[in-house]
Amino acid sequence: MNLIKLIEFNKLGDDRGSLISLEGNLNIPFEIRRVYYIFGTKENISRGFHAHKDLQQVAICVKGSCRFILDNGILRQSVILDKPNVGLYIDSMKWREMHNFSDDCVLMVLASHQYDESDYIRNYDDFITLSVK
Ligand code: T46
Repeated sequence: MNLIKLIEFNKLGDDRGSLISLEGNLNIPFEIRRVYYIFGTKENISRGFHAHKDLQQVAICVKGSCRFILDNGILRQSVILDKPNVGLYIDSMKWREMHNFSDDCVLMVLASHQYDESDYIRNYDDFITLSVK
């Protein structure tokens, strides 16, 4: 089973450079209700370490690189994001960790819902308990 689902976006390029368009329910597989981005991550810092009960997301490294680990409670798989035209689809009930941020990394995330702390599962043992139900 492959937990790593990458979406390659069409580059709308011309002689001026490149442009990528992201549209909910078209090349993003849900309606986009929130966008956030992570940048200026300090050296040797890892982030994430949680799952979401319902949230779906697409993460795109628009500059630089970072490594994602996705875990469904049985399998744990890793991928490096380093292309602005490739997004990682992260379904609900997937534990995620982000590591190895380059110092220029800008990680943009499109989310299916507005911010809701009660949707987070921040304890790995709780995640395992909920994911085997
Ligand atoms: C995820 C990974 C990929 C908000 O107030 N609004 C927001 O929309 C977000 C995303 C965060 N916050 C607050 C909550 C915390 O006080 O910002 C602070 C940092 O959030 P967190 O520690 O959850 O950041 P990461 O990088 O560990 O995780 C984030 C997302 O929260 C999460 O949904 O899947 O990026």
